[in-house]
Amino acid sequence: MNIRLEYFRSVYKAEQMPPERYPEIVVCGRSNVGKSSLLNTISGGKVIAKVSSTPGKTESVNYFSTTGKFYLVDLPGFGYAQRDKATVATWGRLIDNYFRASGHIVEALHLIDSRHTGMESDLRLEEYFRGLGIPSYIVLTKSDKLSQSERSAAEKAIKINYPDVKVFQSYQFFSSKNSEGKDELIKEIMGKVK
Ligand SMILES: Nc1nc2c(ncn2[C@@H]2O[C@H](COP(=O)(O)OP(=O)(O)OP(=O)(O)O)[C@@H](O)[C@H]2O)c(=O)[nH]1
Ligand SMILES: [Mg+2]
Repeated sequence: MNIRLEYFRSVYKAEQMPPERYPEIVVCGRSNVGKSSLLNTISGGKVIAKVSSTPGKTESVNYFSTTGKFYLVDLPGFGYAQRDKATVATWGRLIDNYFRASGHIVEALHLIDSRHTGMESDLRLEEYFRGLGIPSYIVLTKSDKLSQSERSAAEKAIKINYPDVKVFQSYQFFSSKNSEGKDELIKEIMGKVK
């Protein structure tokens, strides 16, 4: 199963947000975590989102549209080099405005590198979402890089670092390399935009 995605629009100012009232699923996470790769994977390997070689450069909110009348939104990564200090504060006014003003976000896919599950900036992002009442779904990326014992360690660490995960969230291992978790993620997305 794939989700047919087409690049729709990049937004640099809040006024440029599309007026169409469709539900939005946002893809966010630290720089280099695999956001663009995930979008390419769920759209069936068609390169629709640019996989970056220079992380931390994009400052736009990128909308991808689907035939199913919802948007998938790719955000620039945070936590790269000196921008690590206050996550959302340094992530930029546009992103903060986007989260506050959209009114159509049905879920944030929060991508966390499965090898680095305790990053401070990720913990803060979850706090930010709780504050805004935005539901999040943690996706543990690059799972193809984990050994069996690292996988168990990642699961344990997520439960410790995100104790609310059972109540408020569910999480999923994902790999753009071998497509682990792809079907489950598409099912999750389709269930949210119905
Ligand atoms: N092994 C492996 N590598 C991956 C996976 N997903 C992404 N990568 C690699 O990680 C690097 C970053 O991937 P991107 O998809 O550009 O990450 P991003 O989160 O969009 O990065 P920014 O837009 O800069 O924040 C690339 O070299 C990808 O090939 C994965 O599931 N497995
Ligand atoms: Mg990207």
